[in-house]
Formats: sequence, structure tokens, C-alpha cells
Amino acid sequence: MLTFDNVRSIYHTIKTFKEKGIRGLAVLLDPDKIADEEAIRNCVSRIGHSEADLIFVGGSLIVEDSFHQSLKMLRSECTTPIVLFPGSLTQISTDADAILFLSLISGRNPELLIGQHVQAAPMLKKRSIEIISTGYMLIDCGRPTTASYISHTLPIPWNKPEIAAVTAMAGEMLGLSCIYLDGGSGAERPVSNEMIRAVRESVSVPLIVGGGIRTESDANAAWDAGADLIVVGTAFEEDPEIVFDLARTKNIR
Ligand code: 1GP
Repeated sequence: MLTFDNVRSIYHTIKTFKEKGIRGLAVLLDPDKIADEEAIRNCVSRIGHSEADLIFVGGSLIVEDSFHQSLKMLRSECTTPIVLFPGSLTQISTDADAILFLSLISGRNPELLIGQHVQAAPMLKKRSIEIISTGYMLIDCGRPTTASYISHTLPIPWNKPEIAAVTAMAGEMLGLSCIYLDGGSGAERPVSNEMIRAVRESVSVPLIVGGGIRTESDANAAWDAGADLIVVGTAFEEDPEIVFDLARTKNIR
């Protein structure tokens, strides 16, 4: 695990994964699933003792109203850096180390390309939180996901790596600092190795990959294909011990 200190930014950490070939691991916590103290402690005890590098918090749809309270509690309980992965403006908070400022470049919904960002910008400007501009790309990984439904966007077809590659290329040219390929939470299968490879070859910014990564072999495949940071959510919810297997795997070549 790379030690995080406040002098170095989270983005610098992710960039270091790329530059040094370190396999980054983030655990995604769905705010609805950490709505009480016990749930938070259970997550933190696993993540804190593993080699997970980052915690992502957020979701396309949140139904509980405990988001801000849970985030505060999470922050006070754990030392792993927390990165917001917001599904909407309501998920902006300073109880995190950084926020992925996501532009949904695989879609053509202006609200998620620039609209919500205009509203978020003055709020973020006043707060001390690191902003990581991210080209967010939804990929069709076998079934409709909450992310594609809620975002009103058509995901990139699974077997069209060339579309993903040129979309990422455009995102980098627009100045986005990293690319996130996401099959959406609970995806039937992960983003293909071919697509990860094609995107890796088309951009030089760090590459985050998530959605449907459930096993050590899925994780290895994504890292080997060029992901700098993988994101695991559903598999952790189903079996939190997986974080130890993944953390072990990331150090084995
Ligand atoms: C979803 O990339 C994340 O946005 C994680 O997906 O829940 O399928 O691991 P999973």
C-alpha cells in the first residue's frame, strides 16, 4: 500500500500507481449500506487492515438520508483516504479527502457533461477538498445498471473497445485528469481486457476501472490489461474478506 500523507494529493498517488506500475485498489462503499455505526465499523475493520489504497463513497441513487452523517463517522473511524464518487450534487461534502469531478463523457446528457458541474463549482470552490476531474465512461457489461438508468445515457457496447478508446482520447484532450471505465455497480461481467487495453494505449492519464470485478482473477486481468486503480463494491458487500485476497493479489506478479 502506498502511504498517503496530506502533503501529497490523492491524484498524485493515483498517478504514482501508473508511473511505478503499482496496482491500486479502491473499495466502493454504497452510502445506503453504511447507514449505521456497526456497518461502518465492520467495513473499516476490514479495509483498515487490508492493503486497500482508497475508499470511494457514493452512488447513482441513494435512498437513505444518512449520507452526511455516515461520511462523518467513516472519516472519524478510518485512516484510509476517502474519495467521493458522487451520483449527484447532494453527495458533496468536506468529510472526504478528494472528489471525483465526473463528466459522463460516454453519454450525451448535458446535465452530466457540464450542467451539474456549473452548480457544484461555486460550492466546491469554497471548500477545501481536492478535485480530480474525471472522464467517466459507462460500459454495457451485460445488464442495465442503476447508473445507466438514472443517468439517461446509453452505455458504450462491451465489444466496442475502439469507441471507448476514442472517447477517452477526447476526454484527455479536453483536459480531464483521469479516465474511469465503469460497468456500473453489480455489472454481470467486468469491462473487457480488450477495452481496458485499448483505452490504456490511447491515453496517458491514469485509468480507473470498476464494475463487476468479483474475483482475484477479474482483478488481475484488469490490472494486467492496464488499469492503474480498480474499484470493487458489490463483491466487498457480499464478502468483505475479499479485500484481503485482492490486496494480497495486487502484490503478486
Ligand atoms: C461501480 O465501479 C463500481 O460504480 C463498482 O462496481 O459494485 O460491481 O464492484 P461493483
